[in-house]
Amino acid sequence: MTVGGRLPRVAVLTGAGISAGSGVPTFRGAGGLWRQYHPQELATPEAFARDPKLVWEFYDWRRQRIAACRPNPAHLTLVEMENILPDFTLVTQNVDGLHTQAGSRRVLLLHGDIWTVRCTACAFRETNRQTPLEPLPPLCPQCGQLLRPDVVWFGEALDSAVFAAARRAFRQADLALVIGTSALVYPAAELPYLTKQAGGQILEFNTERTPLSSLADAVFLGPSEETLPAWWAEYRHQLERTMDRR
Ligand code: BJW
Ligand code: ZN
Repeated sequence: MTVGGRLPRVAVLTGAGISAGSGVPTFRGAGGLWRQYHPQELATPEAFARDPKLVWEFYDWRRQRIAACRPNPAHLTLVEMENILPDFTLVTQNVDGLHTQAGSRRVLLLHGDIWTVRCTACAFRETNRQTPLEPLPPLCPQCGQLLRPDVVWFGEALDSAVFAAARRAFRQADLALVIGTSALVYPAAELPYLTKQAGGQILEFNTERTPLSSLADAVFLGPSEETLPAWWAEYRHQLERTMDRR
């Protein structure tokens, strides 16, 4: 349970499924559609260039949905893990801010933050929690050009320092937890493979099997707001027992 007498190094990758129990819509699968569009078709720089108002309507709608959502027991379990494990890294693909709202202190945001806006022309960037946004599309207070959500769209690069820190954590982890992600979107989806290659274990928490499931050491099928707290209660108990014996 412990690794050479120390607590395990744990790296966590979360996706939209961890927030599904809070009422945040996922991207793929049932209930993941917005109007007649696929969210993944709106999450591109090309869509924004073509129709910024449509893309902003999508983000404005999501901001309103997310503003009404609260962290669920899976988010809270990760806060407790961060407080107990000395080497713990939380990496999320989510832009909803629910990990921070739950109380997680260090969160590596791979795909940005829906509550930050930035200018398409100058260096302006700010936190903006206004719902609904007015006007739509919003304009830069410094230069008058279009603002955009500070998120990573398809074809855009992830922040290289953030991704390097995520890679390091997964390479060094004894245990990788992969929670509520379809494991289809790269480069995020490659992270658990780094743990496996380095001799660590993967535990997956999802309502369905994914392309990662066959590589995982265990798959906990079911809503992560139930399966993650249950797994952690048991795992924490075992850790306490092995530490007590020393
Ligand atoms: C539950 C549950 C419950 C439900 N409990 N579970 C290699 C191969 C092929 C393609 C590529 C490749 N490398 C790169 C690419 C291209 C592309 C890509 O990956 N495409 C694939 C789709 C094929 N990647 C990119 O373009 C990335 N950029 C890049 O590679 O840049 C290169 C570059 C370098 C240098 C210069 C320039 C460029 C960027 C990817 C950005 C993704 N952005 C989005 C939008 C973010 C903003 C926003 O939120 O609007 O990120 S798309 C969307 O997908 C969002 C998510 O973070 C991401 C992942 O989705 P996630 O979280 O997995 O959600 P779902 O809905 O897919 O799955 C939910 C899961 O939960 C399901 O499995 C359910 O079963 C489960 N579930 N209820 C537990 N209660
Ligand atoms: Zn500007």
